[in-house]
Amino acid sequence: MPQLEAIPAIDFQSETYKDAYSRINAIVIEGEQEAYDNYIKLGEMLPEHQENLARLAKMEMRHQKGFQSCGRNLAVTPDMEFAREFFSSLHQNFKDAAAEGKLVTCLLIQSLIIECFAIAAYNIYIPVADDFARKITEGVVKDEYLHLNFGEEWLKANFEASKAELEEANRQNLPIIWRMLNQVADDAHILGMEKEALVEDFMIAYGEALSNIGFSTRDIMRMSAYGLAA
Ligand code: Y39
Ligand code: FE
Ligand code: FE
Ligand code: FE
Repeated sequence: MPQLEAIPAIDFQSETYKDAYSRINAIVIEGEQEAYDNYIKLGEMLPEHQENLARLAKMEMRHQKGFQSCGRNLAVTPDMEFAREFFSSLHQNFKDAAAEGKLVTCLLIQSLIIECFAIAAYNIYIPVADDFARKITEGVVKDEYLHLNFGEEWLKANFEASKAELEEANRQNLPIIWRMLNQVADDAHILGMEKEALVEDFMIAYGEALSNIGFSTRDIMRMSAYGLAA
């Protein structure tokens, strides 16, 4: 009677779980901090949207506080040094692009790639989270769709002028996401999140975003293939 096989319950207090959580929790805390900084920077680059972008930044700050409380609730100390290292390539690429005034690249990195990464991770985490973290994460993921939507709307309205830069930014940054995902796959597995599910959710969200912006199916296939083997 294989259908009666018990799904092993996750022991949120085991040392193995807490060790993996110390890195994944740090990643989301650091990610929310960088997302805050990125939306403040985007507000400087897009003065006509500054107020809205400041609102998005504020949400990221709230998300960070929520995830800090998830770590405290499990008595886990987040490994922030690991997390800063984890984000360093993407962080550097955003900073370089901002310094060169490459708004489209900045939007692709934060509002498309990072938001889709967050949406995939949070949706996959919700069913396997402890009760406290589940409630927090359910609230957070709703906001991440708003953040993704901001990037989609702006890029859609400026599609022809942005297309070439988007393709180049995709080529440079998508492989980094696959490397990041591989780096956390073992820890994610311990939390009950499978890499295949994360990849699938990311690709669905990212492909839909590219489609909403105006890319053809053929473009999306080509762009999605970058770095898959990284
Ligand atoms: O916009 C946002 O809030 C994004 C910063 C947050 C990114 C979170 C990245 C989550 C990756 C976790 C990987 C777990 C497998
Ligand atoms: Fe967030
Ligand atoms: Fe966000
Ligand atoms: Fe397993």
